Amino acid sequence: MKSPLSRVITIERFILDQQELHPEATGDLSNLLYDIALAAKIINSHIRMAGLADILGSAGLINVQGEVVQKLDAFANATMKHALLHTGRVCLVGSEEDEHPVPTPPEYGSGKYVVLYDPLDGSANIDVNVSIGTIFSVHKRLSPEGTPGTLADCLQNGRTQVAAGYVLYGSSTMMVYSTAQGVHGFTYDPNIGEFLLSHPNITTPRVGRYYSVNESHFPGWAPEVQALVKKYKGFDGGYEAKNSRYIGSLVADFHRNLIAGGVFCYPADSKSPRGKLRLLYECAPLALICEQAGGYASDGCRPVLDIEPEQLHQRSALYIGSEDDVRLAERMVSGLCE
Ligand code: FDP
Repeated sequence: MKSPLSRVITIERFILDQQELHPEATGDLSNLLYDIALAAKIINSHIRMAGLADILGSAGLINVQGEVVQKLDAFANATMKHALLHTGRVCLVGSEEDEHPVPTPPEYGSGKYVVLYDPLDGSANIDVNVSIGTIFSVHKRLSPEGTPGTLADCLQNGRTQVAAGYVLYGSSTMMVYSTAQGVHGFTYDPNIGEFLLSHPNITTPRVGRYYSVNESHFPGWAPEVQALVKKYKGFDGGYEAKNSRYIGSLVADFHRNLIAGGVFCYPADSKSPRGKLRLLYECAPLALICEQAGGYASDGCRPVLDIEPEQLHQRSALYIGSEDDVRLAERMVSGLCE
């Protein structure tokens, strides 16, 4: 009789199998992905306790984006840093919660990768038991190995990402990642403490069922954006009406649309003229996942993956998901491009 284990593929085994397709690989990237999976397990266990333990609420700090940092954000940020900076595999990390890149302490050696991450995305949802996520992006450094990492190592175009992914802390916990060899999803089994392959080779429908946007910003949008959202609702005919779904946690909204088909929009508006979401921690990693799954991501003017970043905490407009729906957005709002 076959053991049930013969059908179970852990994230470790899957990463290793993918590494074997690259005889030149040193194993550093594989180990770095395990490091992130480990951090995700630790963050997950704290999130699952959050309703029980008295760790919710504001830590009283304001992050570089001017938002209140809650305790779980701070915990997730510290966990990611510890998991990544003490291994010799990265030279520095950039976090949405830290103003500047954080270098590896000299005693751990300056490795060849840079990791940029949003430790806990959707933080407004933490206190109300709604899905949140961690997003990460991995680049090879540009500066010579063995020297300290630089800001330029972080400011790389999205197409040069060697890996990107997210962890969704939802009704179950999932890690989804791509090393530009398709998109693969793993569901966490808390009984054995492992991420197990549950969604191999994710592909997203070409036309989506859903549109996801915060419509309370409608008055602050340009007329072109207002017309686009009306089109998604099917108001002006010639386009099948979509269902509206908006959680307000980017990872959760993105994940649902990736699997079921849909478009997520966070346009520029009068309050956030460059958009709200962060290019390096949110838009670029999800754009890589989306393109690898057959979808598309744009800032309304160009593919997100082609944007040359100028600042660590740069913001961008975002239209992401099913390709036909994002192309429609580009056609309708490109008149706003400089
Ligand atoms: P949050 O501010 O709660 O951290 O990037 C931040 C983000 O959430 C995304 O996860 C989410 O999609 C978006 O902002 C929600 O913004 P609105 O409240 O303006 O809709």
